[in-house]
Amino acid sequence: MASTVTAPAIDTARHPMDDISYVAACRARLDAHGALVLDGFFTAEAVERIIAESGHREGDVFYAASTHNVYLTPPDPARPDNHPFNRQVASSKGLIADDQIALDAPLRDVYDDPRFRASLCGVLGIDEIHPYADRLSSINIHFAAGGMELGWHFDNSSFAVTMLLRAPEAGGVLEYVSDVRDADLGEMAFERVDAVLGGEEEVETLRFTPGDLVMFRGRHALHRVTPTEGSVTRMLVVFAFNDQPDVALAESALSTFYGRTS
Ligand SMILES: O=C(O)CCC(=O)C(=O)O
Ligand SMILES: [Fe+2]
Repeated sequence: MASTVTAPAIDTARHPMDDISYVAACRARLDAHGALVLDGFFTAEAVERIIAESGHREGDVFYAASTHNVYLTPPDPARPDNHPFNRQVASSKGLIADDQIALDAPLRDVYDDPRFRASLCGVLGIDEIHPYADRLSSINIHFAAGGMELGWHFDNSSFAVTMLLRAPEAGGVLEYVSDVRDADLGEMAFERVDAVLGGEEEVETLRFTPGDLVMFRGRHALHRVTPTEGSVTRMLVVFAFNDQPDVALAESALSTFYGRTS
């Protein structure tokens, strides 16, 4: 029987994710900074394989431009427009949803790889990791052509796992302010949100290049992606997981993100 042997996607010599002390050190870095970048986590060959499969698919991308508040919720008409709950920022991006990614795509091999999932559990300090129960959310590829950006926001999910596939010539940089709030305590952090939107707070830049694994606590950190500059489209993979089974995005969220619900 013919079989295709593909080289492992993860550089385990550089990132020994089965070494308990290495994983503990990663977890400590994530906890201390709210973000963790593992340089060269994916091999250059794996990144090339993924780009070869998805890089030409800009024609399949769903593009949406919108304005939203930093909490990604509808505005509150009882509050003034300039209240931090209602202040609007602009986002424009394109994406390919999970059901547009082939069953045998190299990206899915990574997503499904039990060792990859075990590494994430170790670094995040969770016991279980599950894909989304809907057909669109688990693996997404974001495309940001020139001028497209992601406005300041807090994520809904407790953690984000991403890998940049292609960096633009300039711009397309992740800026953040860590620990703006404890979302689990219901904190809204209105004063700090106002300060960041008003350009009155120092922001940090998270530097990463194609193949790096990026983990980020985006529910607590206010963050944005600056506009792509130049003619090279920024491409980034989002690996979305949950720490519980059977979690699906609500239909309204599916419509907003993907322009469809199935
Ligand atoms: O593109 C990135 O680097 C981050 C994306 C992000 O913040 C999001 O999808 O919520
Ligand atoms: Fe985000």
